[in-house]
Amino acid sequence: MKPLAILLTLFFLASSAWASSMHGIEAHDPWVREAPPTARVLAAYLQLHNHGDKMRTLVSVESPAFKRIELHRSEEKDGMATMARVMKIMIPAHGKVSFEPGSLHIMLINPLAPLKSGDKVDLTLHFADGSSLAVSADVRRGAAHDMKHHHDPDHSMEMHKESHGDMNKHQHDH
Ligand SMILES: [Cu+2]
Repeated sequence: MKPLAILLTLFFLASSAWASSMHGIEAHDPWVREAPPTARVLAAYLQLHNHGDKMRTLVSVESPAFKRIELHRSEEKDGMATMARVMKIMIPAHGKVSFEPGSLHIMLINPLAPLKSGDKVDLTLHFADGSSLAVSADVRRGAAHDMKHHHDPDHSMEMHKESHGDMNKHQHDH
């Protein structure tokens, strides 16, 4: 191969690696709330950012550390805190969804071994398009951290905002 061809190949490989990381789903601050060693259920939280041009749909999560995992949403009904199973969660193109205490969470059911602060939990997120994302979540205490965040609890409901409206009006002259 000529040097130029090699260079072009390298450039292609580098740019496609860049593309796959920049146009995919990114997980921020994955963590699991520490629970008493006897707890049969734990909750995991994280933020999912979709850097791609297509909506992505989270359909399931699995982990070698738990028998079963479900997606849940906490809500208050008539003053009672309840939670409901959610079968899929849409992450809009260039949007994000937050899993956080009091709202969406990943419900980790039946741990195979007790977990404590400082431990790591491997989670694999599966999307409707067949892709998946491996995430390593830190086990830590929740309370103090929860207080620091004042997210809008309904943030994840803003999923279906349209933003393609007037693309033509904003042409650039380069
Ligand atoms: Cu739950």
